[in-house]
Amino acid sequence: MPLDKLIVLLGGLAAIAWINWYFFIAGRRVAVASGGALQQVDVIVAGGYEPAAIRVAHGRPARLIFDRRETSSCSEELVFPDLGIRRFLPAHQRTAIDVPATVARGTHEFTCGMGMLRGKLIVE
Ligand SMILES: [Cu+2]
Repeated sequence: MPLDKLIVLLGGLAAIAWINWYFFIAGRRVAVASGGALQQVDVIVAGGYEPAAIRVAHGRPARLIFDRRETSSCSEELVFPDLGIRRFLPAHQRTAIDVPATVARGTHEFTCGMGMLRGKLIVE
């Protein structure tokens, strides 16, 4: 294989590896909601969700504050398919998403409107 083609191939593989790392592995820190009757967690929205995994206790209401620190159109919509929630997140504002105490135990994914940015709400 000529060297130039090999370089293009390796560059492509490196780009694929980076995209997978960025979207699926990076920033997978887990936040645990603070106590009290209402559980509250702040999530920073900037090229992804930080933290991308949020743990809350089952049977109590939770409030997730999405702090959107960018204007990128990718993150302007937030969707919780299991919860029937679809909300617009204004840029440079904090938007509260209330999760009722009745949400089932388990992992509920949330994504941007296009399904590119991903996070999960773990109810246990
Ligand atoms: Cu998106």
